Amino acid sequence: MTDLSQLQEQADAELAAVADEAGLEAWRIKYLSRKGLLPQAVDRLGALPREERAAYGKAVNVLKQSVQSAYEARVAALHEASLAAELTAEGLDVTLPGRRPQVGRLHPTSRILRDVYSIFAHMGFQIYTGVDVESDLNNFQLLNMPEGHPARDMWDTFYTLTPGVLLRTHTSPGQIRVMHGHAPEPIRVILPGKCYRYEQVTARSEMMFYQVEGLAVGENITFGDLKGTLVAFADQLFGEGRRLRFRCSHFPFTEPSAEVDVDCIICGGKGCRVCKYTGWLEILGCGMVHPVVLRNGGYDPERFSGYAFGMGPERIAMLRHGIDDIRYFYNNDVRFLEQFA
Ligand code: 2NM
Repeated sequence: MTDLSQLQEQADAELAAVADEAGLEAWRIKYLSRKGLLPQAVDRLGALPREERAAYGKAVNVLKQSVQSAYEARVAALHEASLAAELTAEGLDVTLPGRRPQVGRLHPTSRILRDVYSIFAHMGFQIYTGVDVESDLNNFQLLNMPEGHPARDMWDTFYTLTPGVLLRTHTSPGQIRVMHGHAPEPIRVILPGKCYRYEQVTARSEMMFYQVEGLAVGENITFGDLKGTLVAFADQLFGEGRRLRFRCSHFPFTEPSAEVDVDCIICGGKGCRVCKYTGWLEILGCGMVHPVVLRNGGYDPERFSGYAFGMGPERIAMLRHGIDDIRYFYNNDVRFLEQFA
């Protein structure tokens, strides 16, 4: 009997010392497996004198049950402990402050483009897009710049290996496409898109940039319509009461042509770094569509007239935000992009 109570003590003590599943399994093999200490204790029954058997049998049964249920309790306790440890390790602390998600925002170029679309859409202009890879015909010839014309030197052009195919240097070839698609119907369109020039990249020029051009063709369209439209545009884009200045200029596809300045939106005309102390900011170029271009687009210049204008949204954004280097726009530095909420 003392053997049995010793065995009980030993089994209980070792079971209590078990710390993990591996230890528990080793314990089970030692005590409960087929050749374990408990079955061995049961087997000793057969070797006892007859009169001792009943008492021993009873005691060994009690022991067996006790050890078995201690084992089961330990299994459950260990399982619970490991579950609890897992939950603490992976646990959510619901009192922690949340992580703020990174919210995207519109690129400053896109913001200007959307403003421009909205203003002209309310004046009845439709929005068209051309193609970036253009023909020499649309990009130059039909815009009044035949092959060999010196005006082509105003644009440093990316040519492709296919003769007559190039990256558009301005969005104007899209206007040719619009005219061909609509003549002789009157049109009012805005044409945004990327343009490409093979230029030295500096603070003032990139090889890829955007343009937005406008075009209106119809009967009796005058330079007065152009001026009124642009004044209304500037008032909405830069704020009510802007003053505009039209300076004579030259473009091969318009005649007459002008460049347009707005009174400085930073200093109001007093003179500052952004307007280079002139009080004026150049915002766009414009003119009456050249009769040759009208005819090339399918409109009879004896009956139709039109105006066109073009601007650079990056340039407008630079003026609006006082940005002094165009290279910030497309080098993908979030520290720049984050500033335009
Ligand atoms: C400008 C300035 C002046 C222009 C002209 C045309 C077309 F196709 F109708 F002839 N499209 N865009 C134009 C005229 C563009 O950008 C500074």
